[in-house]
Amino acid sequence: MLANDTLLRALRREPTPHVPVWLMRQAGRYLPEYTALRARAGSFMALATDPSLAAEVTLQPLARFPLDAAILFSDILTVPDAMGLGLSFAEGEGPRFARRTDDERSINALTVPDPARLRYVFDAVREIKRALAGRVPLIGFAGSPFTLACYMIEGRGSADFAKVRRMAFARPELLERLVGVNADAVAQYLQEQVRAGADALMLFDTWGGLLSPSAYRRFSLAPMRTILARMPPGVPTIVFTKGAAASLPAIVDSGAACVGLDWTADLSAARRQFGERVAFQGNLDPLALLTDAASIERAAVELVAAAGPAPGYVFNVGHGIVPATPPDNVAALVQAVHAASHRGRRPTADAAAGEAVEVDEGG
Ligand code: 1CP
Repeated sequence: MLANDTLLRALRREPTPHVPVWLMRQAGRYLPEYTALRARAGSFMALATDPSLAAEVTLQPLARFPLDAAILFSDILTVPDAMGLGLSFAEGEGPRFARRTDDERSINALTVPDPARLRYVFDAVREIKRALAGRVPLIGFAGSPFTLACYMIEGRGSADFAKVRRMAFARPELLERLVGVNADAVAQYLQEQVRAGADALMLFDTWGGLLSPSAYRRFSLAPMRTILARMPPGVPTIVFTKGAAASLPAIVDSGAACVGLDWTADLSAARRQFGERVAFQGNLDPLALLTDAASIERAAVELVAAAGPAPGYVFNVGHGIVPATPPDNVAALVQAVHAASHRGRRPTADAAAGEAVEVDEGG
């Protein structure tokens, strides 16, 4: 069905002719054509709520780079917006909610949104699938229940999300109720994305790493497991918690097919320890893309070698591409990953890489 299904194969830990690569925030502000279209649309939400504009933005990076996947252009905060919180993005600022859910009354009033309120997202998925015409798979996504709760409680972004972390101690049952409603909302939202044509799904848990390991299991991992258990079989899932390498054994057991790692995690060790149970995705420091082609190539070769030749690896950055990234550097990265992984798949090189991994293990 798909001309290039390397991503789906890698997520299922099947062999692939090269390491598939896609990049978190591959569509966005580092691309001048994105900035131009956003200016024409007037705001981020105007782009995201217009299915044909959302499709155009989704395809922008694919027109430039031979990426192995597309990711729906949208945002994680569409779900709390549909719950009635009133989302806006001021130019040059982060997201804002008109209403917060930070007390008993507001949290008890929350309900799973009517899917009709998110129809623009499912229409965008259908439009993107038509435009992709089977070239590469489309990744649908949502925020984790806990990461959504962070923005819902604070009403905006924060350096430390102090209110949320206090609530985890002072009102644990209230925070649990909030992430529980979010889990139901996200599960329904992702099921609808699959119905509209999404080929794989990713949960973005940007802030789960702010929690202690036990609080992480209760308030972030548990509701993600609830969601993952409800996903249709056959649609591979990726779970990404930034800053939670300490909880890796628990994340491996989440029910996701693939675990995304940020750049502070040890990809090689993760693959050795858990590579037979899940696929891994990551984990280049996105700031490597603010250097030069030679440094980027070196970093890509090193990471592909660290992942080793076994199936089940997806190349990505360890967090989103930053707006100052020169697009030519992204081109250099994608090319370097494909070239390095072709080299790594020649039988002799495979054997050498296999030995190198064993040597590492002893050390
Ligand atoms: O044009 C603009 O000013 C908006 C910038 C922007 C973009 C391009 C925002 C606002 N969201 C997005 C798109 C987006 N967001 C995608 C699209 C697909 C892709 O190309 O990857 C995805 C997957 C997201 C997910 C998202 N939004 C996350 C999780 C991933 C991550 O980067 O950690 C989070 C935390 C958000 C919230 C959000 N939306 C936008 C901003 C600037 C933020 C971060 C706010 C903060 O600083 O806390």
